[in-house]
Amino acid sequence: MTETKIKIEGMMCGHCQASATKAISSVGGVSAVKVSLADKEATVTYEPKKTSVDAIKAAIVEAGYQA
Ligand SMILES: [Cu+2]
Repeated sequence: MTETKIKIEGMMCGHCQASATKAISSVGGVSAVKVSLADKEATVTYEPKKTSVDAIKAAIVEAGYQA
């Protein structure tokens, strides 16, 4: 397992935070995610053999935010 921090721009409220959390956790291989609205940052634990930072960022962008 690898833990990484990913900057997220465009989150304005708790709903955005929840949407981003849901988008990241839906990526296969992600085992834990904590999104901080104040820090504009997601702390993601994932299995490097199953997914990548690029794939996680793509999911964030797909949800409507900038990663
Ligand atoms: Cu919002």
